Amino acid sequence: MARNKIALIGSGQIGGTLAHLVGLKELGDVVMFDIVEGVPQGKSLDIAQSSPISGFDAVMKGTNSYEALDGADVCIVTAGVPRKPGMSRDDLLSINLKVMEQVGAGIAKYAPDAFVICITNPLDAMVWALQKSSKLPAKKVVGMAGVLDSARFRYFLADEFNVSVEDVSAFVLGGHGDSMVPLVRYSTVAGIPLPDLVKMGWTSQGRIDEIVNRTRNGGAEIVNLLKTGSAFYAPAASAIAMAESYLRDKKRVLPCAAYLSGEYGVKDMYVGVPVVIGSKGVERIVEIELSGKDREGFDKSVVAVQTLVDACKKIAPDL
Ligand code: TXD
Repeated sequence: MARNKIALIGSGQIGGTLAHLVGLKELGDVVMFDIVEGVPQGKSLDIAQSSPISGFDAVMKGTNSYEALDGADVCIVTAGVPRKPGMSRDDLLSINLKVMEQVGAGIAKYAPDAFVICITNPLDAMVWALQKSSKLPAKKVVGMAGVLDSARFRYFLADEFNVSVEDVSAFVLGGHGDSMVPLVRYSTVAGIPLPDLVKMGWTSQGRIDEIVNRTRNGGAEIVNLLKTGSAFYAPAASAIAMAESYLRDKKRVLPCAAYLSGEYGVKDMYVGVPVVIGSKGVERIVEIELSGKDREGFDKSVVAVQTLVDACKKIAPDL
C-alpha cells in the first residue's frame, strides 16, 4: 500500500512540529511548503536525518512550489502571521485572509481530494475563507481549535484532581477566541461529570470557574510567556489527532470548527462543535441540546465569529 502524502502549508513553528510528529507516528510522507526559501527544505532535511535514530521511514521534502502538493491526502494549513503580545487574533484577519486565498487556490489546483485542516488564526474566519477560496466540499475542510482548547481544559483539570490526563474528558464549544464555551456539565473524570465532583468535595465551583477562565485564556498565557510567537506543540498534536482520525478512518468524536448549515441554528459559518471524523471527512455533526448559560455563551460566540466572517466578506466580496 502506498504511503499517505501529507502536505504542510506553512513551515513555521507548528509546521515543523507537525512534520516531526507525522514522522514519529509514521502517518505518511511529508511535503513542507512555505514562501520563505530554505526553511521548509532545511527543516525537512533535519527531521529526515532524525529518522534513522527515531526509527521511522518517511520521505520529507521541502518546497516553495505549490506543484509539490500534487495528490496530497491531507493538507494542514498554518501559513500566515502568528499573534504577537498585545495583538488579538482578530488583528490578524486582513493579512491572513489574503494568505488563505492563495493557499485555497493552490489546494484547489493540486490537492482537490485532500482533507484540509486549517490552523491559521483567526481560526473560524480563516477556515471559512479557505473553504470558499478552495471550493472543496465543506465536509473535507475543517478548523483545528476545539481539540486544543479541550486538551488545555483536560490538562488543567487533571492537574487539579491529580489524576491521569487520560481519564479526563472535556468539552469545549463555540469559536476559538475569548468567547469559547467550555461545557462543565459534559466534562468528566472517568465518566463523572464536574458538577458531581464539586458535590463530592473534589473541588469547588470557584476553582472550576478559575480553570474555565484559564482555558479561555490558554493561548494568551503562552503568547505572554514566549513573547515571540504562540503555542505550537499542543496545536500540532491536536491537528495530528484530526488527521489520524481521517487517514485511519477512526471516526473519533472531536470538537472541530465545522461548516454548519442549520445545525445549532447556524448557517454558512464555521463554528466549533463536536463532529465525527472518518475517511469521508466530517461524517456527522453532533448536535447536543444547549440551554441556559451554555446556549447564551454559544450564541455570543457565534456572533463573534459572524463579525469576523462579515469583515472577511467586506475585504473579499468575491468569496
Ligand atoms: O488553535 C489554533 N487554531 C491555533 C492557531 C493555535 C496556535 C497558533 N495558531 C495560529 O497558527 C497562529 O496564530 C498562526 O496564524 C498559525 C501558525 O502558527 P505558527 O506558530 O506556526 O506561526 P509561524 O511560525 O509564524 O509560521 C507561519 C509560517 C511562516 O513560516 C511563514 O513564512 C509562512 O507561514 N507563511 C506562508 N506560507 C505559505 N504561503 C504564504 N502566503 C505564507 N505567508 C506566511
